[in-house]
Amino acid sequence: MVSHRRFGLPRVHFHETDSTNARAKSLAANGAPHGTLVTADSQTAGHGRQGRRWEAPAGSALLMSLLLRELDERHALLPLAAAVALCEACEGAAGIACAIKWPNDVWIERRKVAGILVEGRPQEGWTVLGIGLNVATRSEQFPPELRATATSLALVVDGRRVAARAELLDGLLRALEARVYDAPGAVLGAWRERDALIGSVVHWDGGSGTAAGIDDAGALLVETAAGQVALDAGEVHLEPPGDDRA
Ligand code: BT5
Repeated sequence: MVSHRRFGLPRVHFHETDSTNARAKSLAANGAPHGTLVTADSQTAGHGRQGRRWEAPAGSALLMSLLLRELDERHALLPLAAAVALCEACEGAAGIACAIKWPNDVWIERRKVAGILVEGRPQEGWTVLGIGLNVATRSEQFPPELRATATSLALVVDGRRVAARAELLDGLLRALEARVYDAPGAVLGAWRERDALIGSVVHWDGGSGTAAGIDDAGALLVETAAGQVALDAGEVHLEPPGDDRA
């Protein structure tokens, strides 16, 4: 029997497509089942939030979108649960500690190794979880403007073998199956253990302050001169981090 929680079937793989999220959304609108997975070797229009681009040289990254139905209240913490699962999969495969930059960028050695894009229509009962993970990317393959802020698993393993994309994908799907349905307290606890920003000075278009963890809804708590504020991931974009760790 195929469990409701089993992710990755059916699977559609593209050598090249515009965006795996776009493909998964279209499959969702046409009735594809819960757990459907779209993967690609390369994307011509891979994107992040607010129209930002996601850059991944062909064959160097894990590019995937997973269709989830009937998440209900799990929807709110999905970006955080996905970040935790990504960390666990990378830590298991590469033996390297990962951190999470609020709300859901995965960092290794304070550089971004993976990004998460959740899109969908919760009111229609579906959500697409998009993940881009830099696996074998070499420094010179990143666009110049990303070389100081991006990394890949191959760049951090120090000569050790990096798991193949298929192996990483399998570990990631299993980690997601566990974390997407995990108790909120467990997801929040695992997220907080990997909080990359806590104690750092953060800047956003409405101000700046010192990051002080997340609340139980996943909002970033920041101590400012005027008191504590809670920033909502859907509304606030942090400016790129500097070296101003408090
Ligand atoms: C994200 O957006 O980090 C979510 C990225 C999700 C990409 C996946 S790939 C599969 C699926 N299909 C899609 O079309 N998308 C998803 P955001 O937080 O908005 O960050 C975007 C920013 O990350 C860019 O503006 C760059 O600064 C940076 N960036 C772009 N490509 C990168 C890379 N390969 N590694 C590290 N940083 C990158």
